[in-house]
Amino acid sequence: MTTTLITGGTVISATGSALQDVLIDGERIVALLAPGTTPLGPVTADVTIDATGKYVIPGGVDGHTHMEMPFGGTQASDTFETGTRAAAWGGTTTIVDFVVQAHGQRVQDQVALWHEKASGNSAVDYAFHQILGDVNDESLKAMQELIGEGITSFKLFMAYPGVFLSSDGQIVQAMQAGADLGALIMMHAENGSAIDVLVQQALQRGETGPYFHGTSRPWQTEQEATHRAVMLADLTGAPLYIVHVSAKQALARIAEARNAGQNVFGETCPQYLYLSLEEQLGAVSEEWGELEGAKWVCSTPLRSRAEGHQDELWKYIRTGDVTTVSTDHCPFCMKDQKEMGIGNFSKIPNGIGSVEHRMDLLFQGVKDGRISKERWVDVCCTTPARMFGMYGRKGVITPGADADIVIYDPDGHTSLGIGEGREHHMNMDYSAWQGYEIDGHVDVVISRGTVIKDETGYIGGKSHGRFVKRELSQNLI
Ligand code: DUC
Ligand code: ZN
Ligand code: ZN
Ligand code: ZN
Repeated sequence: MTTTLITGGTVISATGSALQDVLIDGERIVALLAPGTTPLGPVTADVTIDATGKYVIPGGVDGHTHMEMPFGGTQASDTFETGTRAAAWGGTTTIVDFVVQAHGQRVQDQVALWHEKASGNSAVDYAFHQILGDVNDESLKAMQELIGEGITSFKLFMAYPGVFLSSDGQIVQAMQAGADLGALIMMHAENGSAIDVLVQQALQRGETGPYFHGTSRPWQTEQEATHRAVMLADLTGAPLYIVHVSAKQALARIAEARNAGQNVFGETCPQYLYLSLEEQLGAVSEEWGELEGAKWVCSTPLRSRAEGHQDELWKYIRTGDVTTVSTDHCPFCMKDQKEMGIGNFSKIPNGIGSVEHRMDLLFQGVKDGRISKERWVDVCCTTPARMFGMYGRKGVITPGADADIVIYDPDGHTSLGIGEGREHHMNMDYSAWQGYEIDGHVDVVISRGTVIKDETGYIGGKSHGRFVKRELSQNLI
């Protein structure tokens, strides 16, 4: 087996940083060493990678992606092949994608379909959550089976009536099962019935442009659903993870529940930390006219900067009430996809693609003095691995863990966007991050001991990634 020694870098964990060398044997990390030394004499390795002046961090764990997801009358534009390769470019070495069960579909059929899509087509390791679009005897029984198959978390929707929405009664049943099994319940917390009325009213008023997607999903619909989910979790004892939180009021409710001792966790995404409803309002381009704003149509929606949501979300990353930052990577092209919403924002497929940029965008938060570099590693790598039952294998640089490592240059530079000398590797004809400049750079990406990306570009195989069978979430509370 090939041995690799990473020398001279600063190894960053969720709890601290130190100058250490990292020894890899085959697919695993075998030792962390004081620089240049070992108790057993000088270490020789087949391959040495000089990381002097660089950060050595665990490979990113993106806990929320939707590759090839059928949605809104179309399908997310990244396949497992293109999306996981883009993830690798950006320093993410594990994704957790959502198996989709819409109303009327069989859970186990969908799991088989997702394995078929991902197997042999993934550049990095992948795991699955299960979306429950139906809560009934069959899906409740499937929950137990899936835990044995390494799918240990279940997402419910309070939005999208007719496709995914679960009634409060169904939510209680799924949460009871989650509590019994020790499985994490994930929640899309928006009041879908209220939103549907607001959407129809907006369209009747002639408010048809992309910006009105956001105004017809106001923060009250997110806070109300978050509150309801928190109360139902309290009632049933289920551990609850609220996905893609964008409203500061929803996070305040999550923080309140956590302070009261409840097992409730908040996730946010880079788009909610950086982008705003105001920018969407002003968005017009030569190419797309007023459809330009469709580039940022996602649910939950972008929030108002004037109301201060973005700054509050950064604060909650510091307090720990935002436990993880994932992308909710759900890319659609403008051509033929976002275009479906010309003249009617409700027909714009919801989603933004960022799987390639999460590590960089959050590192910019370090550079801007918003979070420490240790917190960066925590919310992007370590806690997602722990929350999703992969701790010890993923998200940490420790002996015995998979050798998923990123060498990050804190003095490097990355220009986001496409065209004019910029490129990304996601299958999208636009970038939600056009023009963003990052004061850092992903230099080398190692996945299970193999360098899959270096300064020459992506050098991994098409099918390097393997399915990760997950355990139940660790250390809830
Ligand atoms: N939100 C999105 O933006 N896209 C996919 C599904 C979702 O909940
Ligand atoms: Zn969602
Ligand atoms: Zn999602
Ligand atoms: Zn570089």
